[in-house]
Amino acid sequence: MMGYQYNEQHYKLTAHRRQQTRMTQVINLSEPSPNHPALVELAEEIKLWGREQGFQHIGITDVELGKHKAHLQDWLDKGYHGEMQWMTTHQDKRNYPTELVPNTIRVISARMDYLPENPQHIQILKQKSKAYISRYALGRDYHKLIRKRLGLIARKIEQRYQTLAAQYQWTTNEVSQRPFVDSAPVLEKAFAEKSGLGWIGKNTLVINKNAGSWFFLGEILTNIPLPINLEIAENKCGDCSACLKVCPTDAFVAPYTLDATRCISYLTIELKTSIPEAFREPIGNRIFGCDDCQAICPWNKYARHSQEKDFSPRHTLDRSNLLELFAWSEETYLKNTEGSAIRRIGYERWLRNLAIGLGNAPKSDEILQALKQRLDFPSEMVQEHISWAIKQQQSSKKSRRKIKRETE
Ligand code: B12
Ligand code: SF4
Ligand code: SF4
Repeated sequence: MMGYQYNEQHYKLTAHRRQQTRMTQVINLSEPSPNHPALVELAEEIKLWGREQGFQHIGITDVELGKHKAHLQDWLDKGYHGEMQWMTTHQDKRNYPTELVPNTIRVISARMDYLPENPQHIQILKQKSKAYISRYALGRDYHKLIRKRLGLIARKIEQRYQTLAAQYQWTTNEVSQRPFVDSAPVLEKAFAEKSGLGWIGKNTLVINKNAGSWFFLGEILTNIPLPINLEIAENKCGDCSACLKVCPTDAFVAPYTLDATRCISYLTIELKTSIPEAFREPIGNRIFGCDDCQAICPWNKYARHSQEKDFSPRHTLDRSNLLELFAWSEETYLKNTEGSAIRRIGYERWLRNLAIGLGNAPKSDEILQALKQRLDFPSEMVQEHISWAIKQQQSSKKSRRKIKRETE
C-alpha cells in the first residue's frame, strides 16, 4: 500500500501553502477511478497488447453474473452436466470471481480464432471411412498457449499499473490478477458476452457478427478498476434454428439450453465410460468432439482463418482414415498427440471412439479384420465397442444418422 508520508516540514509552511498541501493529500490518497484518463488509456493498451499476442478481440467487464447464475443452477439441477462433476463444485468461485481470485473486480475477456485454412468439415463428415476430429483439436492444445499469452499481458498490465499508481499516488498499488482458460470455474461465455465479444447464440456458443464462433475464450481476472464495456452485442439469431435442427443427437432441449449428456462432444471427450448405444450410429465418424452446430451457423461465413501456426493440423489429423488411426499403437498415439488436446482422452477412449467410427463406416473386409484383431485389447469397454462395431459391419441395416429425444 502506498501511504502519504507525513512530514514535520509542513508545519513550517504558510497557512496558504498548508491548505494547498492538504488538497494535494486528498488527491494523493485517492483510489483510482475507472474513468481516470490513465486507466482509460491502460484499457486501450491492453487491447493493443492483446492483438500483439494474437488475440482478435479483448473486452473488459465487471464481475456481476446476473441471470447467468440462475441459468447455471437450473442446468445443473436438471443433470445436463452428466458426469462432469467438476461443473458442480466451486459454485461460489464460479458465481463470484472474487472467491476465485481475491479482490477481483474486472474480467478481461479475450478471443482467439482457431479455424484452420481449408477446414473441410462437410467433406470429411461425408467420407465415412475418414475420421472427423473437431477443428479446435487439430493442432497444439490451446490451453497452454492461451494461458501463457494471457500471462504475458497480465505482467505488462501489472508493471504499467504500478508505474501509474506511483505517479498518481493511488492508495492501491498492489495488483492481484490471474489468467484462465477453459478448465477453471469461470463462466467464460457469460463474461465474453458482457465484455462485448459477441452474443450467446441458441447453440449456446458465443458468436460475433464479424467473426462467427470458431474461437477460444480466455480471461484475466484483475483487481484494477478498468473502465468496462457497456454495450452488449445484439443477439442476431433471430428466427434461425439451424443449429437446433442439425444436431445429430437432438441435444438441445430448447434454444440456449444444451443437455450435455446427449452432445457428441461430451460423449466422445468427457464421458469416461461406455457410450450409450442409442448415440453410436448418430455419432457417425466424429471421433473427437463435434462441430455441426457451429458449421451450420450462418454467422460463421464471417469466420476468419487462424494465423496461429500452432493451430495448424498435425499428423494430417484433419483428414486421416479411421483404419489408419485405429492401427496406431499406444506408443504412436502418445507420440502423435503430444501437446494436443486429444491426449487428454487417453488411448482407451481413443480406441472406443474409433471403434464407433469403424462400425459406422462403409462395410469392408479390411475393417472387419482390423476390428477382430483388436478384440483382445485389455479393456472391457473397448472390447464391447469393438463387438458392437463388428455387428454393425455385418448388419445390412442402414445406420441412423440422427436420433430424436422423443423416440427413445
Ligand atoms: C462444460 C463445457 C462444455 C460441455 C457443455 C457445453 C455447454 N453448452 O455448456 C460440452 C462437453 C458439451 C462442451 C462442448 C463444446 N464446447 Co465447451 N465448454 C464447457 C465449459 C468448460 C463450461 C461451459 C459452461 O459453463 N456450461 C454451463 C452451462 C449452464 O452453460 P450454457 O448452457 O452455455 O448456459 C449459459 C448461457 O447460455 C446462459 N443460459 C443458459 N440457459 C439459458 C436459457 C435462456 C433462455 C437464455 C437466454 C440464456 C441461457 O446461462 C448460462 C451461464 O452463462 C466452457 C469453458 C468455461 N469455463 O466456460 C467450454 C466452452 C464453452 N466450450 C467451447 C467449445 C469450443 C466447445 C465445442 C465447440 C467443442 C467441440 N467442437 O466439440 C463444443 C460445443 C457444444 C455446444 N454447442 O456447446 C468454448 C466455446 C467458445 C465460444 N465461441 O463460445 C469454451 C468457452 C471453451 C473455451 N475456453 O474456449 N463444452
Ligand atoms: S456439438 Fe454436435 S452433438 Fe453437440 S450440440 Fe452441437 S451439433 Fe449437437
Ligand atoms: S445457427 Fe442460427 S440459431 Fe443457431 S446459433 Fe447460429 S444464428 Fe443462432
